[in-house]
Amino acid sequence: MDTTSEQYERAAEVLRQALSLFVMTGAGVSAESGVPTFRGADGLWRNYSAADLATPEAFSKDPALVWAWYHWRQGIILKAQPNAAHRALVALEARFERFLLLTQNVDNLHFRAGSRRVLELHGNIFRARCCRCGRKVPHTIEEDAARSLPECACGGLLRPDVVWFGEAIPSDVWQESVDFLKEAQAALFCGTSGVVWPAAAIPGFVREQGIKTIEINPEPTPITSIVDLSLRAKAGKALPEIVRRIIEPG
Ligand code: BV8
Ligand code: ZN
Repeated sequence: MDTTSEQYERAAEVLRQALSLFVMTGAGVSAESGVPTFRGADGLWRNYSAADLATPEAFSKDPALVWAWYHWRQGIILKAQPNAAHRALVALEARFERFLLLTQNVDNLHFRAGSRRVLELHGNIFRARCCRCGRKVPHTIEEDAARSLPECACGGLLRPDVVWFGEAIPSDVWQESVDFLKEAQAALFCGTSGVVWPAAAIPGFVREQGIKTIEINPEPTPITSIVDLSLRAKAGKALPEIVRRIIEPG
């Protein structure tokens, strides 16, 4: 069932009433930019298994294969543009004194769209980290990148600065998100399948805080039964519809 205008109005009303807004995004908000999601039909995991690539074990076994996968993804993302969903979130951020966008995405598209109050729970694909000295550096595939492995100035091997399965998420990002949620008045979950932990624990935690919750996803997810309002719609359609009703009411 497509989302009705009445549902967009209900969502807009929740956001009008809120003085502070928490937004959590997943790969679905970048889908309309042409960046493949993880678990969708054309998903990244379809052709590769997460276990084969997005883990420390995979990297120590075959760093060149893992770097080839991340460089391939960088190539796709560099050709992509932020879409209407990213832009609507920028407009939404400007409407709230208290606003936090926690993204599970590593594609940098929220920043490219102009979002500023963004926390990256799983890191950023355009940053690398030294396995030896821990230094973090911007890292984008050089067109002529040989298959040699990216190296740090100290000679150490660089790895993608993303959170792999089995790795702890950045505790400062988690703590700042939990602190923000303690006084958030509305929460919007957009474009996530809600299956990756600990991000998947956030909707339930938010619900317990008595915060008004909205989901935007063309498919039902484990979040659907938790939220107050679940819009069965694409982010590139739903977010601009909601934002338009907030900015040009009536
Ligand atoms: C940890 C970075 C412990 C790398 C990523 C068994 C049970 C429960 C948990 C576990 C378990 N076994 C292992 C675990 C833990 C594991 C986990 O949760 N596994 C899951 C898969 C079962 N989690 C971890 O390992 C985490 N770490 O637990 O550490 C620890 C603690 C202390 C000390 C040491 C260790 C780390 C998890 C982070 C993994 N890294 N990414 C990279 O990108 O390469 S996860 C990866 O999935 C991405 O970050 C992605 O963002 C994230 C979540 O996926 P989604 O964003 O939701 O994307 P997905 O494709 O799934 O869904 C897209 C959605 O969009 C769909 O619903 C679709 O319908 C919708 N959509 C499509 N089009 C649109 C749309 N929506 C709107 N508009 C559209 N147009
Ligand atoms: Zn180093």
